[in-house]
Amino acid sequence: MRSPPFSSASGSRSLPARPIPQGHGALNYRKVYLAARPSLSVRASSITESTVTLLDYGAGNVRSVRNAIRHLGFDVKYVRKPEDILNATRLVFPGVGAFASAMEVLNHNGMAGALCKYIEMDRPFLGICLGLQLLFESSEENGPVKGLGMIPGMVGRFDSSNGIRVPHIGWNAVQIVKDEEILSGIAEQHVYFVHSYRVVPSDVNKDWVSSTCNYGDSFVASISKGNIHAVQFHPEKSGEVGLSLLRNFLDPSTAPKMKKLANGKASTLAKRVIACLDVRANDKGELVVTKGDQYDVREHTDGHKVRNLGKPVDLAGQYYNDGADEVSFLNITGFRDCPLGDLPMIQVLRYSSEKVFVPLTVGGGIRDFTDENGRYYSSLEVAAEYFRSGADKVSIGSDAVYAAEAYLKTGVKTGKSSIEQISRVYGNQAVVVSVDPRRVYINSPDEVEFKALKTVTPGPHGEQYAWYQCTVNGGREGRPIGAYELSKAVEELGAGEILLNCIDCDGQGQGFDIELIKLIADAVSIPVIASSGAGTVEHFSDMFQKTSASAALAAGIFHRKEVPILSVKTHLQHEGQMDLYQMTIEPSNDLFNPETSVKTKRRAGATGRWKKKKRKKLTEEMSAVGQDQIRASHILIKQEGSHRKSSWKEKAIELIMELGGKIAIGRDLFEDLASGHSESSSGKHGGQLGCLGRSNAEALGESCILCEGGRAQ
Ligand code: 1PR
Repeated sequence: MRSPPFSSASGSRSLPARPIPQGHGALNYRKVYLAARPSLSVRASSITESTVTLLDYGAGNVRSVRNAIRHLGFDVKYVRKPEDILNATRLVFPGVGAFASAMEVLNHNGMAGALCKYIEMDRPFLGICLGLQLLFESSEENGPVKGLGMIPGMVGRFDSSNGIRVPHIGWNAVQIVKDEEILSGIAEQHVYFVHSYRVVPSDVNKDWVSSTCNYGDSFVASISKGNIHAVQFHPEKSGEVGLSLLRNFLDPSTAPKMKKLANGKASTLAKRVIACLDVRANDKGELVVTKGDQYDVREHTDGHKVRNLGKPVDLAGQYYNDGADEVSFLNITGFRDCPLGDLPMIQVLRYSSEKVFVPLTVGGGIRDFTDENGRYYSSLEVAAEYFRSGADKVSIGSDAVYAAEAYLKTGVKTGKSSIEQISRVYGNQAVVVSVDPRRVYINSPDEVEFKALKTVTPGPHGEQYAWYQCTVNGGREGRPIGAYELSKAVEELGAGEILLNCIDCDGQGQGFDIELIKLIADAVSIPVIASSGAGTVEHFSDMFQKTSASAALAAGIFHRKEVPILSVKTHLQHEGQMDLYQMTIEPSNDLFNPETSVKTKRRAGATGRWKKKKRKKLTEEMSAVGQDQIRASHILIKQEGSHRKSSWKEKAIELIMELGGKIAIGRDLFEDLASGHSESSSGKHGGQLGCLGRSNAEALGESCILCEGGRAQ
C-alpha cells in the first residue's frame, strides 16, 4: 500500500434547503445560468489579474474554496509566507478550524501582522466563515481569545437555551442592510452556514455590517467596508448563489449594480434534503454506488452480485444539479478495509468536490488503525486526509459506538476518541455521527436498561415496546447500547450532527421511523438528519411535521429515479416546510452590449421574434426597476394561450435567466416543470390565469407578482 502524504493537521470547516433545484427534462437551469456568464478567465488580461491569493495557514483544507475559484476561471496562488499576503492583489481567507488555534498559527508565522497591514491598506479581501470572525476583537470560543482586532466586537456562541439547535447548519436567507455590490444577487437568497459562534450586530460594528441573518436572533452574515469584505456563510458551498458572490468579488466589473436595497424578511433555517451514496468495491474491485435492503446490498438473484447503481462521481454531480442540499458518501466497507488504502475513495472525493458546490460528507472507516507495514494512523489523520480531499464533514459510525460505550462506562472524556480529536481541530460542526440502530421489541420497558418507547406498531408477538440497539460494522454486530444513549453521549463528546439511519426501514420505501427520529431529535440539541425508508414525497413532509429533524436523507428513491429531488423540495414547499423557492441570476451584461458575442447573437436569433420582443421589453423594465424586480410571471402570463407546448415556458425562464431576472414561479408551473408536464397548467387555467393563479402566487409570498387576466399587478 502506498502511504498517503500527511501533513500535521488539516481539514475544513467549510461546509451547505438549497433553493436552486434544476429543471428536469429539457431545461437545465444551471447550464443556462452558466452559459449566460461571460468567461472570466478570458477577460482577465494578465496573470496578476487572473490570480487569486488564498490564505491556507496550514490548519485545514481549503480545497472547496480553491475549486470554486478555479471553476470561475481564476488561478489560485497559496500564501507561503507573510510577504505573499502583502504582494497579493486579491486575497481570500477561508478561516478553518477553531478560533484559538487559528490565531495561534497566524501569530506564530507572522501572518497576523501581514493580514492587518493588508487590510489597513484597503486591498481587496474576502474572509469566509472563521475568516470573518478573526477580524473581530475577540472570541468566546475556548476563550476569550484575542482576534485581529480590525472590527470592534466579540464573537459569541449561539444560545441553544432558546430552543435552537447548535451548530447552525444549513441554508438560511440573508437580509441586506448595506448597499454593497458584492452582495448583488444574494438578497433574501438562501446560503449555506455552518458555525456555532457568531457576531451580534450592534452600535459598535454597524459601520461594517452589510447583511444579517436570523437564527434564534439576528447575527452578522457579512461585513463590508471599502475593499474589505467577509461572510459568515460559505459561498463556495452555496451553489450558484454563492458562486455569484465569489464572482462579484473576483471580478467586480461584472457585479451588477444594486439598484434597490432589499431589506427582506427574516427567514428560518430551511430543512435540508440530502442525497446519500453508499459506496463500496464490487466483485470486480470497481468502486460503485450500491444500495441495500435492510443493509443487504447483494442481488437476490444474478449470482448475488453487489448491486451497482452507478458511478459515485457522476451521481454526486447529478444530485448537485438536481438541487440536493448536501451529498453524503458512505464507504460502507470502510470498517474492514484500511481506509487510507482506499485511494479510489479519496479520488472520488477529489473529483466530486470539483463539481459539487454544496457540502460533501464522507463516512466509513474513520478510526485509529495500523496499516500492514505497522504504521499507526490516528482517526484525526484519516479525517484530515478526507478533509484535504474535499470533504466538508466526516461521518463516524462504528468508532463512535465504541467511544460512547467507553464514555458511558467511565464517565471520563479521554480526549482521545475520534469524535473528540476531530472536533477539537476542525470544530464539532465537521463531525457527524452515523447511527445504525435496529428495532428490538420487548414486552416491558423494564426488560432493558436502555431507553424504550411504547410503539404504535407492536412487534410480531404483540410486543408493545421497543428499544433501538446500536450496531457496528455495517449492522453486522449488535452492541450493548441504545440509540438514545449513544446520541446523548456523542453530543457530549463533541459531535455536531447525528445521521440517524434505521436498519429495519433501510431500502423499504415505507417511510421513515418517526418514533425513532422523534426519540433522538428530542433528546439532543444538535441537528439530526433523518435517514432510511423514504419512498414518496409525503414521507418527507410527514417526518418533518412530526419530528424536529433538521434534514432528511434518502438514497434508493433517488438512485432508482422514482422521485426526483426537485419533487421532494416542491412538495415540502407546498406543505409550507420550505422557504420560497426562487432563483436569482446575475445579468449577463453581454446581452446588452453592442459588442455582444456571435454566440449570444446566434442564440438570441434562434429563438425568433417572440424572444426578441420580450428581450426588448425586459431590458426596458430592467433599467426602470432594477434587475431584481423582473419576474418570470410577466412573460409566462402573457404567453398563455398562444403557445400550447411546454417549451415556451422553458424558453421564458431561460430568457429571464439570461437577462438576470429573479424568478418567482407559481406552484403549478413549478410542479409541472418538476414532473415534465408543463402543458398541463395551460389546460388547467384555460389561458386565463396562466400558471400563476392568485392563490398560488399568494402562497409564494411577497416576492411574487400576482397575475390575472394576463396582466401583472
Ligand atoms: O462504521 O465508521 O466504518 O461507517 C460505515 C458507514 O457505512 C456507516 O455510516 C453505516 O451507516 C454505513 N453502512 C455500513 N453498511 C451499510 C450497508 O448498507 N450495508 N449503509 C451502510 C448505510 C444507510 C443509509 C442509507 C439510508 C437511506 N446505509 O446511509 O443510505 O438508509 O436509504 P433509503 O433511502 O434507500 O432507505 P463506519
